Amino acid sequence: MNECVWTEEKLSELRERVAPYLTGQRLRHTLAVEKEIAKLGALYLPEKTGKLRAAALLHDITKKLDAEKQLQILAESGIMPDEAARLSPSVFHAMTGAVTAEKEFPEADGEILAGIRWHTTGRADMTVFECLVYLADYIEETRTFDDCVKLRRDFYGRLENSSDPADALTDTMIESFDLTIAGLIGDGLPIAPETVAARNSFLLKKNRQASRSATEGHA
Ligand code: DGI
Ligand code: FE
Ligand code: FE
Repeated sequence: MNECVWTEEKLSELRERVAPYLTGQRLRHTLAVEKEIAKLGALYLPEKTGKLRAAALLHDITKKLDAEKQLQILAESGIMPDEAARLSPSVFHAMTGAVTAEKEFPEADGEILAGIRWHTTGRADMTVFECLVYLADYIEETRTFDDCVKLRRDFYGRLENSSDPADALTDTMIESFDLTIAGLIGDGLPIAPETVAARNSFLLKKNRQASRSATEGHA
């Protein structure tokens, strides 16, 4: 299949097609994620802003389904969450979202599907594309939850103060996992292993970046 070119016309059409999958409030959030990711994309992946916006429009398409329906969709795709994964039902919609997008939106390619799949927990070795879907979802302007407001402020502050936008992104991803994990602990909820793997992976990346700059500094 030819790769879809995400023109404004294609994005408008997608916006209309995703609307029935979303509640009013979720549609408002989804449009705000699209707006946020257009900003982030211009900074980090300018050649993919259209595709990022498509991923934003699709990222929560199964959010309104109950846990039972989510599990049914997963079972139909041969995915059986184990007992531990069943304790984190808020994570199901990222899995079912990717499965549903693949079936019902054939123009969504592998990169979009991965953006949807990892938008809630993150994972080890995230691509920049995946990071932008994850981060836009967290900091979009309609979010009023304290952690989201703090992450938004800290991210844009780092962008202003840091010489390298990649460092601002790494630090912000780490902070996001710190906030999410602390919140889950506060609520007595389990932490998905992918979330822990994501945090560890970004800490490793930061450490490598730091030792590289230290070596360069001594050269
Ligand atoms: O779908 P959204 O509300 O836009 O945002 P999201 O996809 O980031 O989902 C947020 C929910 O997912 C929130 O209830 C916290 C939950 N969540 C995120 N990471 C984890 C998690 N829940 C568990 N149990 N474990 C995680 O690691
Ligand atoms: Fe979500
Ligand atoms: Fe979302």
